[in-house]
Amino acid sequence: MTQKHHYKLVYFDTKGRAEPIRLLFNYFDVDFEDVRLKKEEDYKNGSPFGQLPYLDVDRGKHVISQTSAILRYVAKSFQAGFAGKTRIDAAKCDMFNDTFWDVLYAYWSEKLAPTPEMAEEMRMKWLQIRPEKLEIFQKYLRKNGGRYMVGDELTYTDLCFLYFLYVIQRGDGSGALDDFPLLTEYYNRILRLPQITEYVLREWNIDEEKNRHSD
Ligand SMILES: N[C@@H](CCC(=O)N[C@@H](CS)C(=O)NCC(=O)O)C(=O)O
Repeated sequence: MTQKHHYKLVYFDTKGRAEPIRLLFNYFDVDFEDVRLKKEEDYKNGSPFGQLPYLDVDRGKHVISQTSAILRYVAKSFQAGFAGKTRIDAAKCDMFNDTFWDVLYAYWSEKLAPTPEMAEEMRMKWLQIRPEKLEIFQKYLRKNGGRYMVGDELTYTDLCFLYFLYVIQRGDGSGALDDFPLLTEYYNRILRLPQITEYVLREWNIDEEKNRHSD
């Protein structure tokens, strides 16, 4: 089947903020141009607000930035209800998604810190924040029945949460979820969704046997 629209996702040559968007395209088996710029390349030109990622739809017809706006646009484009079936579910999807990014920023702050002292400070903060936030996410997951973060079917929020849990384990070791059995079961189950498992195991370097992150 020929695709109705052309998509070009522009980001740096890393997972970062673009990876859940790539995951979403893979989930829906949609072709997209995955442009990965080198740090020294001009990324300002072409982006609505000079930041990455941005998504170009139909060769310049529409250009959208802001990761969450792109995620919701892609989610809604390919499956009704994938950004929440009701208004309240849509708001909950957004609430969790925005929180993932806030928490990820706390994690990334260590890497972005200008001095080793500040990096250490950020690291200490992160190690305190991590279990607190995971506890809250697990509580919400349990309250919703344990299978999905919102509603009774998969949403874009679950794919973002999968990525969030992956980043944490990659950075802090696969034991980062040890005290969170429900999150561990959720992570292993979402990871194996037939629509994404091949992509995830390949691109994220996850050893299927041990379910370890080898990078
Ligand atoms: N809120 C924006 C933040 C985008 C952002 O900070 N992008 C970074 C890369 S991860 C960037 O473009 N940094 C370079 C710059 O701001 O000039 C989003 O979610 O897309």
